[in-house]
Amino acid sequence: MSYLIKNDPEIAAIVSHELLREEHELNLIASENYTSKAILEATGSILTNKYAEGYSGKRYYGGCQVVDQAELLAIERCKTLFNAQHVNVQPHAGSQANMAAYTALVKPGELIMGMSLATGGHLTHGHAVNFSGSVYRAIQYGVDLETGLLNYQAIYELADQHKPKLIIAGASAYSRIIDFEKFAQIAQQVGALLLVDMAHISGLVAAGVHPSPVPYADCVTSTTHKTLRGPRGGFILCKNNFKEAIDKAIMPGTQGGPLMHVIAAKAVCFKEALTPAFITYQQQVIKNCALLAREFINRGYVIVTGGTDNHLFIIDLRNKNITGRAAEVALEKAGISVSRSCIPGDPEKPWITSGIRIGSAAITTRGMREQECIAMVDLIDDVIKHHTDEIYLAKIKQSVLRLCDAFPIYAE
Ligand code: DSN
Repeated sequence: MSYLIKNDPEIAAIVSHELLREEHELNLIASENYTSKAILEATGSILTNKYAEGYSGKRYYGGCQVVDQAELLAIERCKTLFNAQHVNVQPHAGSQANMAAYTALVKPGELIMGMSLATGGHLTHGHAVNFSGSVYRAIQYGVDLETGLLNYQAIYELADQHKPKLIIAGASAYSRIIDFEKFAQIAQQVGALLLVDMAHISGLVAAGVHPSPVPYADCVTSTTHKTLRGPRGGFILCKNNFKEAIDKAIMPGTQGGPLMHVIAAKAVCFKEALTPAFITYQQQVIKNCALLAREFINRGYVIVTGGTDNHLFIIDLRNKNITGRAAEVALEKAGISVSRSCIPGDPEKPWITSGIRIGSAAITTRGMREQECIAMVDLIDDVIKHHTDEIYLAKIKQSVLRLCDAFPIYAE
C-alpha cells in the first residue's frame, strides 16, 4: 500500500483523481505537457530534503556534495542543449527567472519594454499589476491589429522614441517564428540589452525546429515544463559577462534554497531533450499544430495570423458568436481543456475574451497524430455549435474518453 494512501487518503484521492482527469481529458493547453516517469521519480525523490543555498562548491550548508553533482549535471546538459555560455538552473519558475534576470540587468525605476499581455506577451513583461510594471517603468509593444503579426519597424520606432534599458522578446500566445536577430538589431540600435523569454518555445528551440535566441540575446529565460516537457521550474541562460550578476540575482537576490529534487528532474529533462527521439517529438508537435489549424480553417474558423509555425495558435471566435470564456467552459464540460485568450484588439475584457488558445504539445506526447487531430477538431466544432446543450456535451465527453483511452499517458 502506498505511504500516501496510508498517511493521507484525502490527498492520495486527489492525486489519483487528477491522474484520471489527465488520462481521460484532451489537453490542448499550450503551456502544459506530460513529463516522463523518470522526471516524476526525480521530482518525488529524497533530494527534496536538502538545503543547498548557494552554488555547487560554495554552499551555505554542509552535506551538499551529493546534490552538487545533480546541479552540475543539470548545468552541463543545459549548456550543451542550448549552446549557452552560462546557465543557472535554480529559478523556481519562469516568473522568478524573469525577476532575477531583470534584477541583474536593470535598476529599479529604469525603463523596460516588453510585449503586452493583451496581444500575447506575459504578465512579467511589464504589466502594471506585476512587479515588472511597478518596480520598473514599462512600455509595451503589441502586434499589428490587422495581421496579428509582430511589426518590427513599429517596435523599433517605439524603442527609439523611449530608449528602454531592456527589451524583452518572447510570448505566451504568438503562433509565428520570432525573429530574434531583428530584436537584437533593434536593441543594439537604441542602446538596450535584449532578454528573450523562450518559455513557450524552449522545447522547439532545443530540437532545432525554431531558431534559437541564444546567439542574439544577452540573457534568455525559460520554464522547463512547457514544450521542453520537464518538471515545473525555470532556468536562465546568459553570456559570460552577465554570469556573476545573474547568479547573484537568483541567490541571494530573489531566492533562498534551491529545489534540489526539481533541479535533478531538470537534469533528466535536459538529457531527454538531447536525444533524437525528442527532435522527432518536436517535429510532430509542429506538424500536429499546423494540421489542427488547417482543419479549423476548413470548418470556417478564423485563426489569428492565419496559421501557425510553432506549437500553438489562437482562434478568433467572433464569427462563431461565442466568447472565449464560454467556449472554454463548454469544452471543459466535454472533457477538453483549452485556455481562453485575448485576440489582438479584443473588444471583450481579459476575463471573457474573444478567443481560445490551442496547443499541440501535450496531445503529441500521448502519441496522437493526423487522424486524432482531425477527430478532435470535429469534437471541438461540435461543442462550439452545441455549447448550451448539456446533454449533447455529455455525449461528446464519451467520444473524448474513447479517444483518450486509446492513447494512455502513463500506462506501461
Ligand atoms: N501561464 C503561462 C501560459 O499559459 O502561457 C505562461 O506563464
